Amino acid sequence: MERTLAIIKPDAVAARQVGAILQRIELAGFTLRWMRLVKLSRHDAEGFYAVHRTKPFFDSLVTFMSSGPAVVLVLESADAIRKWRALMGATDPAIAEAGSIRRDFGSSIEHNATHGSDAVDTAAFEVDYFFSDLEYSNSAEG
Ligand code: FUP
Repeated sequence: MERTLAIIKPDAVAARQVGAILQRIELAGFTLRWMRLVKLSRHDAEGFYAVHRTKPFFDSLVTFMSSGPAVVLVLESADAIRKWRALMGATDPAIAEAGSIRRDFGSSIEHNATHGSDAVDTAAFEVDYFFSDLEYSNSAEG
């Protein structure tokens, strides 16, 4: 079993698409290990996307990700990282696969509805970023 960090981004929360996206996650067979509605500060968003800090879109991305509540999830399944990224589709909704979450719920490359870790090491960093030891001890795993 593998775990990945998923985020339902502020655009999708504002558009009341959380339920529809969670339904796709559950129908795809993921086990929910952790879930929380969070309003990221700019500092939180900058730390989360630190690998992109030199990119031209960084400031806009941080502003967007801290603009309203987001749902942060830890998903578990076999091959969870690759499987969640396939369900999300390409970064840009305009070219994301038909039937993918970003195609159906995203509206631009920035406002693309969901996030997913892209590798084992980034998944470990990203889960740890939101998921403290105290929360772990109180998680569904008990
Ligand atoms: P992904 O792994 O699919 O989330 O894509 P990236 O790591 O390349 O990008 C991370 C986030 O930066 C995207 F979800 C949206 C944002 N981004 C932009 O806003 N503009 C771009 O040109 C590329 C990415």
